[in-house]
Amino acid sequence: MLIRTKRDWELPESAATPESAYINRRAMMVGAGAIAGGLALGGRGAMAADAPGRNPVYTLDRAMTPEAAATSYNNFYEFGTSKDVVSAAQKMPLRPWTLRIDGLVEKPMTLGIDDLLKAMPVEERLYRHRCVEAWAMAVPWMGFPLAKLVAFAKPLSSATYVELQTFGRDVYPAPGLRQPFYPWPYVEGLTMAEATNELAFLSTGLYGKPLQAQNGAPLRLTLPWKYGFKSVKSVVRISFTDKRPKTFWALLNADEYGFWANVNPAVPHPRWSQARERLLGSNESVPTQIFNGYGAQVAGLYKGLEKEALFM
Ligand SMILES: Nc1nc2c(c(=O)[nH]1)N[C@H]1C(S)=C(S)[C@@H](COP(=O)(O)O)O[C@H]1N2
Ligand SMILES: [Mo]
Repeated sequence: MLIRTKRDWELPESAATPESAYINRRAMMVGAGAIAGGLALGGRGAMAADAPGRNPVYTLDRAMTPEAAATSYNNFYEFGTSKDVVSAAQKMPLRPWTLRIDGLVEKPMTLGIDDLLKAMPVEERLYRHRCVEAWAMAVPWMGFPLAKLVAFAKPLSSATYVELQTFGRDVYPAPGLRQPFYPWPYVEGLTMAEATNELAFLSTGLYGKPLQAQNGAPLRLTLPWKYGFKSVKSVVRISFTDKRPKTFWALLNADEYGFWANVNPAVPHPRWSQARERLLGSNESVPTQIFNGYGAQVAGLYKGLEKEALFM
């Protein structure tokens, strides 16, 4: 028996589609051990974070998106503005890959991605993803909480924001980076409170496999309660700062794509409604939920800020 708080996006295991059956079986075994451990500690929220297995806390209210859809219909403007970026993205070398951690930290550092991954506890989470363009998917990410990286980075108490940056032309001259209209490099950011929320995640894999380039390999942010453009791909730099980051899409059009970008069905994009979303794979249309259904975890971050943080 699970002794934990039922989260508002959860539905029965039967909602999962057949292609997830293999992962589910593995996750249930890992989950059973983790739940026993959680009970022994008398705690809620059984965690499987020590083993490379699924964290049973994060379940879905809908079928998992077919892998073929989630890995072939992508937004990655560095490789062009079409949804078909697979062949262009696959040309990018994923190793060596260096990550810079700097800004308001005890000690700035540059480290190889594999050295970082060795230090991080990898787990799998089922998350929903809602693009501002009104399509959505539900996929199993592998990775680790952003909070773990924040602890590893040892930010100074003066740091109030985290800024994450995608590679620029110096790292890899992706074709889209030649397009001068865009404010490259792609930068995203969040407050320290958001970055250390339990849902904020850094992904390294998808469907039990290493992340593919088109999905943001080797390291991409995953923020399931915000519009997808906040989930910056192929990260090369993480900086701690006391100034709100000037984010890529907000530089282009802050009214349509602001800093907060919390999913809100009640606030339409100037050119389309956000009330519903189209599920990749099935094309089924379903209602969109406030904070993409993750309000129980994140609504508290925006107390007193609702006017701003729920608008865009
Ligand atoms: N560097 C970079 N990160 C990015 C984007 C991008 O164009 N460049 N697109 C964003 C948008 S709009 C979405 S919806 C998601 C898409 O992630 P996916 O292709 O893995 O579904 O990536 C986000 N991260
Ligand atoms: Mo998006």
